[in-house]
Amino acid sequence: RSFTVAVVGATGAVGETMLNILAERAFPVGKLIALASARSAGGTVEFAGEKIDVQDLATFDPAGVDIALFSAGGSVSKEYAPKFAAAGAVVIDNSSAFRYDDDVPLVVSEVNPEQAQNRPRGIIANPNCSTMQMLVALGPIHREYGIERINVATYQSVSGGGRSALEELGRQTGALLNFQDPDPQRFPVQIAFNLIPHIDDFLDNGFTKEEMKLVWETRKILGDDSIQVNPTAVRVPVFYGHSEAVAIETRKKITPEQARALLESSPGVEVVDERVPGGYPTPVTHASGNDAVYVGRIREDFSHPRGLNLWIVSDNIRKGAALNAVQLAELVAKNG
Ligand code: A2P
Ligand code: 11C
Repeated sequence: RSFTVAVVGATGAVGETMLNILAERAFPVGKLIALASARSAGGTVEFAGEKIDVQDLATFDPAGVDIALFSAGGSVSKEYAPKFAAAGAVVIDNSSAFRYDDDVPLVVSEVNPEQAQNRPRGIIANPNCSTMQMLVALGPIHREYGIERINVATYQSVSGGGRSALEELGRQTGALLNFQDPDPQRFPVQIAFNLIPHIDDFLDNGFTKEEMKLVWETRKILGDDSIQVNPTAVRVPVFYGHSEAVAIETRKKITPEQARALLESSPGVEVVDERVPGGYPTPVTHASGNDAVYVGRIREDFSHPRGLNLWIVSDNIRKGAALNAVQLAELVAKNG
């Protein structure tokens, strides 16, 4: 059978990629509905070589939608996702609105796909990009060796902040090369030729919300509240692709050779780990525009008896958001 699929936020950086990936993977779309705000209603987006009219979410009737992919921000999801679910759609939500609700599954398609089938509210949450790529790589290690603790520093590209953030990096780079004022608007300080250790809001414990997503989501997806996670999240002047320097401590020792062998046979992972110049993944050389989670720099942490270091890179808009959402739609479709 084929499905009526709605993409909410179809004009955004993630929404546009959802449309591309639905077409690339030949998802059985009977009818595609593109939704956004009144600002872009009346315009068009492209799907499978055809122009689709963008409709205003606020006045759209969700009756008849089978699957809705939401990526228009948390407040839009909070208001409209329950309405789509009540009208009979399965909602796959890319925002943080429902991720921590007990009755909403949070699913990485390679790690806990079985949980997508138990969705009492008709909503499945898509994890945050930085958790997504980390767990595609760490999930298999946790299953066989038991992860006790994760130290992670992220290097997150600007596309995580959507179109306006991509534009700000471009504009500031041009301005600075022309000796003009960078004029920060979308980011709290200059992002071009800089780094910003601040993504999403600050919380009372001194961590940012982006950092705490790595703690909360890792525990929920791996189903283990005892896992300790110590995160620092940093925005870097890269357009596409998040990178992560990860140090894990396992219950059972895992050697770099064992980790390489395990990851080479794990779904969604590509190991790029030659100890020569360029023999490691980077956002530009490997991740951008591609589907895999790339892992390199695998080496023993000599400061801990059961410690292992890894460098994990992936396209945050693809596996980190749009691709996993479409993979979840595939799981839903497979089970009727
Ligand atoms: P619009 O083009 O009408 O602003 P990005 O993350 O790249 O900034 O994209 C955000 C997406 O979410 C866009 O498609 C945007 O549509 C959509 N969006 C933002 N606010 C709303 C809203 N209130 N109702 C529907 N769509 C929204
Ligand atoms: C970023 N991870 O890189 C964010 C974007 O919780 O869905 C996605 C925020 C979220 O800015």
